[in-house]
Amino acid sequence: PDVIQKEAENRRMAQERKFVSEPLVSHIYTADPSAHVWDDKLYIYPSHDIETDIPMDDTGAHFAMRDYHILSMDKLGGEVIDNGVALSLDDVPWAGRQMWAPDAARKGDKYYLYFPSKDKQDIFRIGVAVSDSPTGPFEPLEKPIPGSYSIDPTVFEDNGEHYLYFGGIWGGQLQRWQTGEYVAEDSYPADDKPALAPMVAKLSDDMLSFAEQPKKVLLQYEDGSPIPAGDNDKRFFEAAWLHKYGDTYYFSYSTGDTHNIAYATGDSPYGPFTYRGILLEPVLGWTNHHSIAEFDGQWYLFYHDTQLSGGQTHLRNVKMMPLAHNDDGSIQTLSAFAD
Ligand code: FUB
Repeated sequence: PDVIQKEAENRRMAQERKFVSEPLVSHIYTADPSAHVWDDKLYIYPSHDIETDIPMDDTGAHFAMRDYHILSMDKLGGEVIDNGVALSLDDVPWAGRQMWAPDAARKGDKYYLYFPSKDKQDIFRIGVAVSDSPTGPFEPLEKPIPGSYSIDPTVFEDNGEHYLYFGGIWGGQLQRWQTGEYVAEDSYPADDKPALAPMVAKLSDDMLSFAEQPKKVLLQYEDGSPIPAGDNDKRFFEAAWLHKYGDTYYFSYSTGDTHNIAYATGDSPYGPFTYRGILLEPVLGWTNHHSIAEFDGQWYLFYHDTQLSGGQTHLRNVKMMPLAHNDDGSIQTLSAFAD
């Protein structure tokens, strides 16, 4: 599979390349960092990567994570605190395996952790867990969010409303939901047809369910035509993130098998979003997954690579580096490598 070929290349690159940033923590493996600033403090909600004997494949079976640890930082350059286990697979009644990339939201005095996991039938669903503290522990609901599926939830707040974006192809199973129902076989649109779209739904007032049917997020070229499935350098794969700069909404995402973080801009949280370029070039590893947040007057990109494990794709470490918006609204392309 694609992942095995890339793994050999990663291990070679790990010896040869230099990095612009160092891992934020090195006592555990962390990935998929979703960053938020609440009450002037930085919180990072990452996946917690672990060693496994499960062989690598293109569905990501080797990403066998079992819990979440939340990282926090009082000030830039300050100590990065690991706040311990915030939620464990064993405590989620509906979940079977693979706790993948999470995100969190705050409303009133409560914090909500959104997380994907395969249910007991091996179908990815999105769960929610609630806490009085941004660092947990989080109490999971008995069941996943009704009508939820696939992976990589991210929550974006705009004018007091919260929107949940989700979806990821290949191991993330988005391709199995094209009819609106789960179909156990993978099927993909033809190369010249619109690519599989990430999904968005407004959350209910209590943050625990969808307030509407999830809708497709349209990613388009500048001429308004949809990005087709065959444009692997630009089409959506996984790792959605939303941020707002000025009046513009930025939808950024991983292109998966072409390993970039791309971004697209629009005038509404629902899109459509017009492709603008690459904001992070491929990192060391197969996956590329990020978030963007402003902390103490500076925008940052949070991302991961596999520096700590010497290039092992399922053993990643989170990092951060400054990010800049240009006057024309574009974002300067970043590289994780210093050479
Ligand atoms: O961490 C497991 C999966 O790898 C995430 O859900 C994807 O976005 C990719 O980073």
